[in-house]
Amino acid sequence: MTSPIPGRLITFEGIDGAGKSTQIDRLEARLREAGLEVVRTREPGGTPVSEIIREVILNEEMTLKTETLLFFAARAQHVDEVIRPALARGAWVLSDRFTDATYAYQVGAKGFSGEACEALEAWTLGDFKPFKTVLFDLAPEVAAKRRQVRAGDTDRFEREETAFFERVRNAYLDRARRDPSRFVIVNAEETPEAIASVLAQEVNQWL
Ligand code: Z5A
Repeated sequence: MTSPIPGRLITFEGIDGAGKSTQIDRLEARLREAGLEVVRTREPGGTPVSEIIREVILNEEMTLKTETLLFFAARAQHVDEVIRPALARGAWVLSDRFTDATYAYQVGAKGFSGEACEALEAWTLGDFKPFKTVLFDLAPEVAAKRRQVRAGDTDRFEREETAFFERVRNAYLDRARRDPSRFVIVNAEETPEAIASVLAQEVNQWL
């Protein structure tokens, strides 16, 4: 049975350790309470093939061109296999990162050509865009402290310096300024409860 409310893609962005996963957990529960089918997913990843590509991207050294192509390869599979079918049945899809991450990391922080990225986006996705994008904004120093608390191995992205994450942050903020109706910027230095409350108000409007 299809839902009377149309399917929506909501994406979550920000530097590493900004608190996305924490808030996606809460939002997922809130949407399920509202009776919606929720598909929770992530990039890179979200399908068996895209998860294999994720392992390669996060752990192997490669050129920036290869890295960017692999992000789009994983995304193409993810959109066709998971996201579009879910939206077609009326599900709400919560994706931890999407195309804005490629603009922030590969273009903004690493220097990949913005025009080439736009061409790849147009070729793989056409004009497909998220309904809303929640940007978790916080200082890289604060995010680094949070990551230190978390145990476990780091991947090659997490080992970047503060200046790298400052460039990522600025690239995200620049994209948000250019597309204010899609982006919701939250101050990720607030407490988890305060952020959840801001997001709950937003969600009430989306519903
Ligand atoms: N990447 C890319 O370069 N290009 C692309 O196109 C795409 C991705 C799609 C994937 O990382 C990497 O790929 C990513 C960008 C790159 N790398 N970097 N750097 P990932 O998926 O492995 O990791 P992530 O997306 O960055 O998620 P994360 O590290 O798990 O962070 P998070 O989900 O934003 O944070 P969290 O786990 O919810 O919280 C972090 C800690 O802070 C945790 O201990 C919480 O309990 C705590 N926390 C959470 N909220 C708060 C608040 N409000 N106050 C205090 N403490 C808090």
